[in-house]
Amino acid sequence: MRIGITCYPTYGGSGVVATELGIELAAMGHEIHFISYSQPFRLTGRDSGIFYHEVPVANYPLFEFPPYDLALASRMAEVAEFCSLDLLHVHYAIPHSVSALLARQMLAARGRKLPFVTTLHGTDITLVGLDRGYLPITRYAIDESDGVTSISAYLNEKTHANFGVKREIAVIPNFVNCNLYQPIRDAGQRAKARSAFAAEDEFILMHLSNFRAVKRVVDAVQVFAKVAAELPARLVLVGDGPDRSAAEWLAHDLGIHNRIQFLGKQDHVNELLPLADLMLMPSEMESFGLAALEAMACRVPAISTLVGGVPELIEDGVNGLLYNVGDVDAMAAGAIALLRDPARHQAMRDAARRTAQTSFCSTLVVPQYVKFYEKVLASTK
Ligand code: GMT
Repeated sequence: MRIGITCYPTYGGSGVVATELGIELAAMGHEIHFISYSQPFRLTGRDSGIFYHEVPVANYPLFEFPPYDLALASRMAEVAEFCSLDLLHVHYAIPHSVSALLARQMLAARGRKLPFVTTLHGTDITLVGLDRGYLPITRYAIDESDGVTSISAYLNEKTHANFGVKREIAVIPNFVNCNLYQPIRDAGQRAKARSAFAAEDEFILMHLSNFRAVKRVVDAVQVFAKVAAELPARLVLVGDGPDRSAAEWLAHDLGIHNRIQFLGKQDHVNELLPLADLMLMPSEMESFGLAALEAMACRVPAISTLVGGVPELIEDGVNGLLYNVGDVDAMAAGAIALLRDPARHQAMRDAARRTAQTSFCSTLVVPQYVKFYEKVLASTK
């Protein structure tokens, strides 16, 4: 198949899923065309079967807000025509599904078909999409999509409840490449890599996000402060965003800044995650929690919040630990108890990796997208 993929190309889970999906599909022999305002950040090098089409957004003094969605629709239609795309797959409904709808209409007027699939990721439904300025048009584009998927059963249910959408939405969960994201088996090699962040007897706690308010990075620092008061430990924070400064201030105020490393945005998180003993994901909301899945594939269980679609990934006490949002005392107590019990910690580590392997490996999930595309194509023939 020749598939066009549109996503937010900068740091964020929906862009990661879209990019990894394109890479996996290309490896299966499909031809993938990314269409976005900049190259998706996980798309490095020149992979065979993958093409990137930039969307230039012309500015003009009249435009206080350059109309990206229109430029995107035009580019989608062009790429579809010039590269004979079979379908478009847009990630995050706002505004991508609306642009895809326009592109489909533009091509229909020229006697060509361009079905499109919309994948809902989270705040496009639970937050941004609820704004009255976006809700009616987002609902319309969801209804008009040739196929719709959501990344968790939770998000599926929210879409029906919040948007009054009646149509069928297929749940296709987030996935991880279990060969790329895996534990470092060689103990010597792992110890050497860990020594860049911690002494031999210190635990490494890690947090990975785009540091937006919803991720509650400050809670991660607070949890770590309580853990570090009881155990030798270091915190490694991967990513960057609006709340980084608040987290840095707190680390200084608590006098633990010399135990914390802020790494900023990193391209190869698969090399960092296996070095951790625990992942901290104290988010206000996660429709799935891709960062936790990536850690789990590396045999690192997560201390997370019991929100959204997280329980579809993490079974409390089995492959991770779940707490109420903001309950940093309980999260810290849970982390301390787990790290003090090596047998339980090892069992949880194994269970985390097993969950990733048995339910969320790209080899299991990507074929579900292929089947879905085939179904959409058959129904729009
Ligand atoms: O919805 C968002 O906040 C944006 C999106 C992103 O681009 O970071 O995150 C969502 O999509 C991820 C990938 O499918 C999920 O793993 C995240 O749980 C989800 N975030 C939220 O629901 C807050």
